[in-house]
Amino acid sequence: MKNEYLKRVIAEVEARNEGEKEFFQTIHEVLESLEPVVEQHPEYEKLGLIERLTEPERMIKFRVPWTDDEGKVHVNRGFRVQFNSAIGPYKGGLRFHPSVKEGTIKFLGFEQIFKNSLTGLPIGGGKGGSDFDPKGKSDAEVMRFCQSYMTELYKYVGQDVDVPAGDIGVGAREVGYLFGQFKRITGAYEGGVITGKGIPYGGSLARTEATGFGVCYFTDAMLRDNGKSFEGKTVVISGSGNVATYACVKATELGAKVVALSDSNGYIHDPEGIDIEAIKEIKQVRRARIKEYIADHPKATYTEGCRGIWTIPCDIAIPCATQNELDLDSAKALVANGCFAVSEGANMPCTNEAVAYLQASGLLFAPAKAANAGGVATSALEMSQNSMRYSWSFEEVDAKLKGIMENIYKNASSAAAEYGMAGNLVAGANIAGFLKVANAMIAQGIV
Ligand code: NDP
Ligand code: 2IT
Repeated sequence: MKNEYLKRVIAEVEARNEGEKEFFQTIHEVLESLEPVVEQHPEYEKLGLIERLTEPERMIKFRVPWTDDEGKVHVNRGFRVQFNSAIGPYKGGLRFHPSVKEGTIKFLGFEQIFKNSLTGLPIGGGKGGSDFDPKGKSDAEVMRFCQSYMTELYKYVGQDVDVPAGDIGVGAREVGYLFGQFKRITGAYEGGVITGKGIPYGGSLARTEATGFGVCYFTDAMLRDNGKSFEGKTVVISGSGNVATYACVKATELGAKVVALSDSNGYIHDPEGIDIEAIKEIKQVRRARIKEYIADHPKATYTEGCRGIWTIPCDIAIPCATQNELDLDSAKALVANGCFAVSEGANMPCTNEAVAYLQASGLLFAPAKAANAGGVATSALEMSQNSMRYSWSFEEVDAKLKGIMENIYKNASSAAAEYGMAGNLVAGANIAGFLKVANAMIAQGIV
């Protein structure tokens, strides 16, 4: 990178946010790709635009005490970053996972600004979560945790202020408990305060499927633009949660054979094609481990450890578990085995080195901010339906989602071409997402 202004901002971000590696990773990725835009707009420096963009508007941290079934008290940490509200209320999920730290939430919140902008819908960037681990907890323990978390968070959220949703470890069960507590404390039925709600109380049809379906709609648009398709292709997907499950369903519907899935312990390889109903039963109903799949599927194998999944030969790889799960070695294995496309379903699943290698090797690469935007886009559609006090059919929401994903592909791909980087969807998505936010920030003055 040559731009002195961007180099200075990166150095300042690193000095100010000591040790937050994941946050630096996304800052580097985004700011490097914005260089051609910043070069054309020297006025950004006087406006402090990039300094303002990289500093959250607000970072909320709080104690979350809760009591387990034996009566013992535990203390977790709660976070909510309200990163940027230039184009709409803060919007983004909540992650409950023991690895969550302030820097994790900041990396996710920063990415969310650009992703939300790409959807074309009026949503700003936010993210939250806790280092609480829902694994192995009873429903009653999860409920008490969620109630304690919301007892603090309710002060900062609202349908026109900040709208949380799910992410890792936060699904329909947790959203239900969070919403119930918000309603109880405020005494008002404010449906649009959180998305991913159950269908009987204001949820949107197709929100559950939206991120996974959206990744496949985006990938399909990218493949078709390059004279390819899912038809007859072998696909490897990591994870077995919300995003992975519905990416598997849609890729299969589009004619591909998905041969592998994983969880945080290991991966399954089923050369016959994954039986997704069995996965839903194991992971969603029983909340058990993916290893159990092999008991009823004699052709399938289970391997301990998750990274080995990228050594399975495939045409298309879709990482849908977590950040930095696909590193340079994994990227080399994919290329060596003839993989031609990688689409990010998770947030920042590929390391920056892996992305550089995949792009240099000529693979089609769909970055997370664009490819997984279908979840938050459908959350915004849920907010619209809540405001209208009305609901659309599954087919209506799904059709809107597909249109949004195709538009994101077109916008990212034309922004890349316009700035002399045709085919580079990482740069295209960052630039297209950034321009809308930057113009809104400039129009609103120094705030
Ligand atoms: P879930 O909690 O439903 O599933 C997460 C999956 O990833 C599980 O299979 C989990 O394994 C695995 N996993 C989690 N952490 C790790 C880890 N540290 N190492 C290896 N595997 C891990 O979450 P989602 O499916 O909702 O989210 C997956 C990814 O997609 C995340 O990056 C999230 O930010 C992103 N995303 C989610 C959206 C949504 O709408 N839900 C929207 C856009 C992006 P195990 O079962 O063992 O815990
Ligand atoms: O990373 C993401 O975009 C999400 N977890 C979904 C956020 C949302 O508000 O639906």
